[in-house]
Amino acid sequence: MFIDKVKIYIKAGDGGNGSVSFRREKYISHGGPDGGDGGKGGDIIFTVDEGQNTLLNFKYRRKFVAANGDNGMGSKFHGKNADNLEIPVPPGTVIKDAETGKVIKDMSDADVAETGRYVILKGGKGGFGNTHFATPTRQTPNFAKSGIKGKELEVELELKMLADAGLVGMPSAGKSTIVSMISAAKPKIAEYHFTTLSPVLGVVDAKAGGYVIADIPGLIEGASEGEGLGHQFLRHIERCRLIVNVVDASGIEGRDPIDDLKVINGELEKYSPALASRPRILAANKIDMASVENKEKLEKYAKENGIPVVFMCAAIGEGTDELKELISRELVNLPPLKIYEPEIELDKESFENDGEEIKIKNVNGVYHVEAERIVNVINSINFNDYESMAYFQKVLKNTGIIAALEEKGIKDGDTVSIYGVEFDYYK
Ligand SMILES: Nc1nc2c(ncn2[C@@H]2O[C@H](COP(=O)(O)OP(=O)(O)OP(=O)(O)O)[C@@H](O)[C@H]2O)c(=O)[nH]1
Ligand SMILES: [Mg+2]
Repeated sequence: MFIDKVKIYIKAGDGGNGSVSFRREKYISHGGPDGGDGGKGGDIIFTVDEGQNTLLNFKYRRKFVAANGDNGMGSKFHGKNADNLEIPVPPGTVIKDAETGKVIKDMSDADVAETGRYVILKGGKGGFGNTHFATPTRQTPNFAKSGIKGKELEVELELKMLADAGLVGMPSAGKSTIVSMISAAKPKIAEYHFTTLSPVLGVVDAKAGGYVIADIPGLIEGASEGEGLGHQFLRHIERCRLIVNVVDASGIEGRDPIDDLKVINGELEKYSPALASRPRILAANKIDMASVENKEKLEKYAKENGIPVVFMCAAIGEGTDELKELISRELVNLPPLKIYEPEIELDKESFENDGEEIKIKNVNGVYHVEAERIVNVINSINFNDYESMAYFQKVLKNTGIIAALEEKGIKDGDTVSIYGVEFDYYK
């Protein structure tokens, strides 16, 4: 089975929580804090596997969740960092945001070619253990930071094969016969329509330079509305630099070759005007059975449209070498394969899930505040220093903690307690 489009769910690992722990040893009555940090969560990383040519693996597995970091422990034990989760995809895979359909990453771009990987989501960092929060004025910090949650995302993987030239034409025009003659690929060839059911790539060796050619299933009128096998296989020639129109010049099936060309080009246009405007070559096949009239019509068509044409009898290899070399020469002057630019910048960093929350409890007139966002700041404040305190007050205001306290009905002179730091509130 050939699968070239799938939606999958990915999630980076959560960071482990920091630990709250105090040294307890024989003969040491008041040990200091010794809670270790949490470990980092695993990243989600896409890699390219040259050996794959379909997204079939994703039919059976659509959920990819990286492991979480371990929690920190006493005796300053750092929680274990989780392993990253690597997801191998075939060459030519484009990763899109499933919600918007926008390109996140083309796994064929220069960046991936260099590094061999793309980190799409980073695992959450581990939280600090209480060891980090000891200061001369706060020797028994009863709190630690929780790990940061890993981000999640739904992505769509789309396989767009990496071919320089793409063969398009009606069923039985002889596309697969051509590929079998000019490359080592051995696609199935038969007289019935829709012999080719999924795209085939062939590597071609030619004088002006080697290239990759794609043979795709035949198109018929209405392919863009789903007739026949539909037009979805055109995605595999979307990156192509050159389109080879393969046409049955014999008209043996009762069709006119010029009509065939018009139909195919119409379908290309409906699929993608950008693709339809790519440079072309005309391969007029089955010339052994073609009338002089048909040959002349095709010659005229090629001349009028400024398209190079090769008359051939692919079945016996007549004209196939000429076509092979012509494609190679044409490619020399054409721009490189299309690479899809990212359309959205992903925020890969994992977020502090509960960092948003401000919890306030009034216990016997003392306002106890819990707010992740302030923990790091508290640690850096010197409470004996005026400037440092002024800064702290500013932070309390800017982070919305003052507003939250006022909402809870705090009055001048009331006591506030934040992670072991106590002070009186004055407006
Ligand atoms: N007479 C004649 N028959 C040919 C020629 N080239 C190919 N054929 C025959 O045409 C039939 C179709 O060839 P294929 O190469 O399978 O055609 P295709 O375009 O790949 O067809 P689909 O995969 O169905 O789209 C086969 O029976 C071939 O042997 C030719 O030059 N002359
Ligand atoms: Mg075929």
